[in-house]
Amino acid sequence: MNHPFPRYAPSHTKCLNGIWQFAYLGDVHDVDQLTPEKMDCQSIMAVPGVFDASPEFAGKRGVGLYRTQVEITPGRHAQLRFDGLGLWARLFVDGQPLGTFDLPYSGWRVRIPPSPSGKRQIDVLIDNRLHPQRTVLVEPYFDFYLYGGIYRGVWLREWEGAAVDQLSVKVLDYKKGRVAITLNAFENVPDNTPLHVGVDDAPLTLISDAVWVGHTLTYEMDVPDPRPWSAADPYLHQLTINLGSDLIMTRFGLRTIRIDGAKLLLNDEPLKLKGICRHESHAQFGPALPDAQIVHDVQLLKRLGCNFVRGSHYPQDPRFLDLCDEQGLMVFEESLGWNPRLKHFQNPGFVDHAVTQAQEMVRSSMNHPSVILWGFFNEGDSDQPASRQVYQRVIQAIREEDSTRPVTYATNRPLIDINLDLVDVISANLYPGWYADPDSSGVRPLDEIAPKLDQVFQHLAGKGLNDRPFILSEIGAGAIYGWHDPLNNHWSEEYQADLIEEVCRIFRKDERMVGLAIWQFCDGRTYANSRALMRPRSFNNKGIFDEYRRPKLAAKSFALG
Ligand code: ADA
Repeated sequence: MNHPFPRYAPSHTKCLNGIWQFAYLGDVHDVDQLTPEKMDCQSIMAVPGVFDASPEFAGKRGVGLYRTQVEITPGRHAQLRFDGLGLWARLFVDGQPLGTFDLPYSGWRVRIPPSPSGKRQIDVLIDNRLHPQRTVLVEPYFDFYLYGGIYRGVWLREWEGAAVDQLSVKVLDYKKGRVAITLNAFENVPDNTPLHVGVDDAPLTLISDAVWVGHTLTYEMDVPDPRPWSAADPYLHQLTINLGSDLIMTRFGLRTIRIDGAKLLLNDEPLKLKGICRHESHAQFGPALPDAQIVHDVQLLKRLGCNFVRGSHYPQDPRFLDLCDEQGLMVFEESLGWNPRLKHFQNPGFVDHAVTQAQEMVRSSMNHPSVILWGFFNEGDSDQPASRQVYQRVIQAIREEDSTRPVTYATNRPLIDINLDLVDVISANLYPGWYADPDSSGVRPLDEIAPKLDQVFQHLAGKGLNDRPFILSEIGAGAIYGWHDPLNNHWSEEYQADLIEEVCRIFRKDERMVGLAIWQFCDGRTYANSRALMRPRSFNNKGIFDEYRRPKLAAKSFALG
């Protein structure tokens, strides 16, 4: 597996993906009392991998113990980097608890204190039970299955002396190639520590005029031979930072994304975002996708003619974002919160976690030129007065981290939403032709689509909100793979194909929409309770591919122009 960016000196980095030891501990009463160091691990588990999608522990809810051994140079500092896991985790190294994690799908970086011993034992307890206090960001009513395990790659990095923990590049002038680089070191950097910076193949240059303020340094520079990034020409520059004996590399793209009235401009050119919503999901692997599957998905997205993906509904795998950077796919990335309700808005624990996850998402994806929009809270109860200050808080937190990208959230109630004035881009999830009033007989379901859009646009105009870009962030229909019907009725591949064709036809002509993200890329596992009565097979079947990426008829009628 390629190490996602940022990358470190290969001699100081280890990939910990592979086969780990595993024990399923079950529905333990008090996970906080568990001390796993001496426990037996008789099973095995792949990392990345989720235990509840594996044949041995399929569908189980409880605690799993993942274990591996690593070598760390004695006396050196080290950091473990998990690129995503869920739902709740606690890390132990040589029996010592080093941290607790409760932001499903986010990355997690944990410092490992130096030790005289070279061999270290890593134990990760993972709990996939939903608990009102311990897993505040997720709820049993989410329309996607909440798995337990290590979803993405795990890396170990070690260093001596000063080292850079995080590195961000902000584009100040995409044409001239002016950028501001911010470095965050783990600790205060001694005055005489040499700092070298290099872009692309140019030799590293000693920087003598930059000043550290605490752990942070910001430095402006001009990129030699600047070349802009766009979806059509996704050119990436590479930045190398050498601080003392530490080396860190990232990529960046020279581009701007901004709003001009109802237009969204990339490098000053109006955008038409043609896309689809994608869950990180596979029938066999749940959210822990192998590299081959991610590449496969990106190839399918390109073949569909997409230039846009909505990363529904959580911070994205950095491997996927690296590929989007390379392949010119623009991404709407969003933090968790699937239909947050009044009880969430009134729960300070939920709000704090939502803010923290949004901040983490921005910090971690900041350097990806493919990410053009920050989102949060899918289909929250944004008609509730109590929602407003929560939406304001998350938006402010995002903007404080990054003021260079527009902010949005997907609403499913644009006609009664009270927060739309807070965002730069309006995104609405609408399901005419699928979820409809059963008594609206006489109307052909597909004929509901155009009037529904008109109604929403008229409403937004009435509220003075038609002066900002609009994205149709979800629309779709369910189809069971292989189910054909001469009447083209609901659940057949034919009905879904007809609906997608109609939506694409409208989108190609309708100037009021700057973007479309069809719901959804592939079928994905969902409810394991009676809510599944709305979800045949316990899958959300609105994929234009099924859960193995076999195309339905809709994959052919998907034509965004
Ligand atoms: C919602 C939601 C999706 C999915 C979809 C559906 O709009 O945002 O996650 O649940 O509806 O299939 O009904």
